[in-house]
Amino acid sequence: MTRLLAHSPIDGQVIGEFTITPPETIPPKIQSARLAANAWSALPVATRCQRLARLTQVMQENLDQLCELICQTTGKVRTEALLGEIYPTLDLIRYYEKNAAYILRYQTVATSPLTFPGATAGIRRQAYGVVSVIAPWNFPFQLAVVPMISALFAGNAVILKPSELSLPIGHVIIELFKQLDLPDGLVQWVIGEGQTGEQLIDAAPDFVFFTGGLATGRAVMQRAARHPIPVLLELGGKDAMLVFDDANLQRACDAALYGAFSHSGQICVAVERLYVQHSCYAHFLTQLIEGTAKLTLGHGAAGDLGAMTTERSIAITEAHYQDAIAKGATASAPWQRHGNYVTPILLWNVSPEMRIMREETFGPLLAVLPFTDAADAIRQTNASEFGLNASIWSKDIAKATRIAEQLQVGLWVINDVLKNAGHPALPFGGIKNSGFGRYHGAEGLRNFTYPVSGLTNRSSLPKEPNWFPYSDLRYQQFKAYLDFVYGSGSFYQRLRRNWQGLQAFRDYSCFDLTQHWHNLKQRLPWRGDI
Ligand code: TXE
Repeated sequence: MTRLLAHSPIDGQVIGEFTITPPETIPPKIQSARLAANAWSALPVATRCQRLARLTQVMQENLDQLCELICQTTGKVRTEALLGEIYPTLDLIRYYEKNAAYILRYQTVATSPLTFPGATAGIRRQAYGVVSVIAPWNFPFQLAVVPMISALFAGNAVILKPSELSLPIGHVIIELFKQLDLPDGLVQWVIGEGQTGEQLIDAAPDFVFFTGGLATGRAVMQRAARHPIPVLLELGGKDAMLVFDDANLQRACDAALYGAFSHSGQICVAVERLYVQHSCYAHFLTQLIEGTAKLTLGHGAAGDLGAMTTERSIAITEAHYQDAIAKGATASAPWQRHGNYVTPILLWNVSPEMRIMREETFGPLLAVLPFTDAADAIRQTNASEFGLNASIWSKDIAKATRIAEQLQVGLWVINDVLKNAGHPALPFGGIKNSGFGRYHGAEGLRNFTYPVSGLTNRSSLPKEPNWFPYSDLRYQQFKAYLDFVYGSGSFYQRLRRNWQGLQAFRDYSCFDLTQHWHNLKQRLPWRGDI
């Protein structure tokens, strides 16, 4: 099969037809990308920022068309296309436009004149070269453009592999980047299914950024290991929300509905497990049932929940529902599907052996359970193979913070949901089966580079004392030196007992003025390089 059709989850209409990238054309893409990356990474960071920042204007100029295409391709409603896909992408571009130069600056490091007399040292961030971004279908714009633009700010070239279920979005992303002043070959894409993803990895890019499911994440990592190539894995979640009885319960209820059912739950940081303190559990469950019943299904501007994106996700969601009911759970409503629109459902009287408690559902189901105290809430939350986001609700911020810091997650939020995942300065990513590695923030940008450590010796010595020839005398002298530097006792005591041995290093001047002048220069503000 060389052609792929794109269908809209809303009504099944064909919205595009694409030719699968021939595998033999992928290695030349890597080569042209690597050439482009060489030129691109040689530019000052400020120049890269200026050119990439223009993407925000290009996105703004095409906002309605972009949102409409995202809705058609994913089934999500327009407000979620705007706030979940466009907004966080604009915010991250703006953040890196302002901060990338500082984050990627050259950093001098303190260098001991005792251990490295006459030397200075520092760290330079080097772009990997060609970054392949393998993206999912649930946020096909944001979860493609954000890692792409991060890699580009860091000085790399990118090759995007969008999900086979999001090809129209992959196409429009490439068209947007064409409107920027970038070297030919710097931004490319490949079209296809999982096999094309494998072929892209086999062509040996320099870094693989993957967002998707755990099973595929493992497959990506195994394939990259053949080279080996560094991989960053953004996988699924089974995120918990903890509601204490001293929380603003109405606010927490509205947040739970949004956190669980936004984009019909097809979000890696969606609330999938809701733990409510015993003392307010019955009241809160009643509020949740009333709130869930008011949610509407629809498309465009109307409706809270759009169509689910994939038949597979609907099937998994229904299987989790049936499994829970079969094992004794109670549901707020029967399973109802209208085309790809699925009614949101609460489930309680749930137990740990149910699939809904162990596996990522990625659909509009929310399991609701009680807890007794903070220790119980922490224990239940951490009893998951996933560790991505968590939300804690209490008016006592100090208590909520103490609890948050005991959760086995990559990120947490107090008295809010989801939004923390979009904070451009906060590194985003998970632990356990939610993956590893971070993007967003300073750490996230640096992750698209590797550090190059440099040390320059300006000593005027003819040779270094640790070089050949060795002798027992030299061994004893170095022992004296180590006792002087690391031994016990006062400076004076260490100097006295090692004075004889230290004479060997007398011309190993620890106060080499050339080094001090260079160190001083490193710290003065007029340094031109970054
Ligand atoms: O498939 P895949 P999906 C979770 C969610 C969902 C599950 C599956 O639970 O049900 O993952 O996701 C490409 N080598 N999340 O259906 O396989 C594939 O073409 C290289 C959480 O998206 O994960 C697509 O481009 N690439 C997640 C991408 O991998 C391969 C968001 C993801 O597809 C490949 C989405 C291979 N062997 C799903 N096989 C999140 N963190 O938000 C497939 N691909």
